[in-house]
Amino acid sequence: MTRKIILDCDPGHDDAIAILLAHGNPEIELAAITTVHGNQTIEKVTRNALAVATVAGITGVPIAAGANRPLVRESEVAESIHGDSGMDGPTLPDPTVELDPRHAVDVIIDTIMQSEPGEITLVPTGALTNIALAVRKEPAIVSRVREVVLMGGGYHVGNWSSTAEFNIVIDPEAAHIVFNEPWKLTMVGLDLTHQALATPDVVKAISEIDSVPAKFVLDLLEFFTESYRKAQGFEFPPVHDPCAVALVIDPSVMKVVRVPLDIELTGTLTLGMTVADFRFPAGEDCTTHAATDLDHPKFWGLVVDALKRIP
Ligand code: PIR
Ligand code: CA
Repeated sequence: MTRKIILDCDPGHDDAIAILLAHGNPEIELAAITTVHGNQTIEKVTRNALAVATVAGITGVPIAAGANRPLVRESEVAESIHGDSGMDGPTLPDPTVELDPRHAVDVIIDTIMQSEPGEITLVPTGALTNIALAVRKEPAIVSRVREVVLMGGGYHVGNWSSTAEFNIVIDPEAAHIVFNEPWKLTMVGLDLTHQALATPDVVKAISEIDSVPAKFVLDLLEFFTESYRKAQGFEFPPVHDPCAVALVIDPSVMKVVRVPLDIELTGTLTLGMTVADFRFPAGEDCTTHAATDLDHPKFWGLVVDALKRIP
């Protein structure tokens, strides 16, 4: 059964790979790609989304630009990891696909409201600004989406502060809105994505695919490996965002537990922390979940398979 997703992203090296996984995998249908400020400015990440769509030959999928800054806080970008363009490394083609003139928030709402109940899965891989705005503008989307599977947060480690992950901490108020709505939400956080390392065997498997999109991914990974080495001391980079797409494709690719989650908005050391309450078995009424353990070979198998299918 194919699953329809809206990928709300801020490309971003790993966002780009998430787009390619969603496009290449036969069980996923991209209903829309929407962009949000984050890894770089909205102008840059939107341009990058169009460039990825051009490389992959994605046509007929609305691509729309969204929020240019967080709800409350000042803008922050992740230039130390993603570079000046937001997707440094590969040569970016001039986009041949066009931007949808609508705002991303309206594309999200229209797509969900014009689909059957339970048909659309939301997959945010950037700050949650667009999703929070969509919920406030059209609250009916909450009961209408199938589920939210997002990359962000983490219950035992941060990356932008000691306790907080980038996508959450750059717009914690938006994250607070999204995590507190009563939809099924799964946090594919750093606990999980730090297991999704692009190890040499992975790079080798991708290098054996003779296509422009595979070469594009290799160039992305080369830059991402270097910047993760320099900025965070990782030997191999964690490729976060495709993990959320992979969970939609195949739930057996990772272990997920039900656990109450909330977003810290007033901490000094813990602003933007995704606080998990592991004290008791979660009650039936708990709608939040956290991913814990990744099947590394299975995950990368999905990515490699998707790349092989994109000419
Ligand atoms: C990755 C990101 C931001 C900062 C760092 N250090 C690394 C981006 C990725 O695109 C991913 O969605 C998420 N934010 C991981 O924190
Ligand atoms: Ca991202």
